[in-house]
Amino acid sequence: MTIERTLILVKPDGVRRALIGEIIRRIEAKGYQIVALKSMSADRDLLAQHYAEHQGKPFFEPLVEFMLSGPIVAIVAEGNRVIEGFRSIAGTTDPTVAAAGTIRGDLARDQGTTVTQNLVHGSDSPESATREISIFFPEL
Ligand code: D4T
Repeated sequence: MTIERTLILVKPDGVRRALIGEIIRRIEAKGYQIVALKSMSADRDLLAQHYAEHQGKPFFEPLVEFMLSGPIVAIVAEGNRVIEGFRSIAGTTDPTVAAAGTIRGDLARDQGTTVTQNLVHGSDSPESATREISIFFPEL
């Protein structure tokens, strides 16, 4: 058994489009447990930590601006292989080609913006999950 935790974010586009419930429904329907959840407004400092690997890339500034454009929902989900499993139900980064049946494939598309608006974030490795959970939920 590999019980893991992952950090999931409903990004500002997901909140604006009233998709919080639909996204949580899919996480729960897959069988994962929600162990922490909060609605919040990110700040620049928090996002610089979270997206440290993207600093210096052309989409970094637009990405930060987008993530500051409205409230987000931060979620910790738990289950066997949840890191891989959530990325599978989220779909690939580019929503135009994300598979049907995934969150991004079913619910998102290219909006013609510099930054990809793809509704959700999910940690991509156990190391990222630990790091990201401590950024968004220092109390855990
Ligand atoms: P996140 O991190 O949000 O779960 O998304 P991914 O894991 O699928 O994608 P990522 O970390 O490579 O990118 C983070 C964030 O930046 C946006 N982005 C990414 C973008 O606007 N243009 C790009 O070329 C890339 C690679 C989308 C997600």
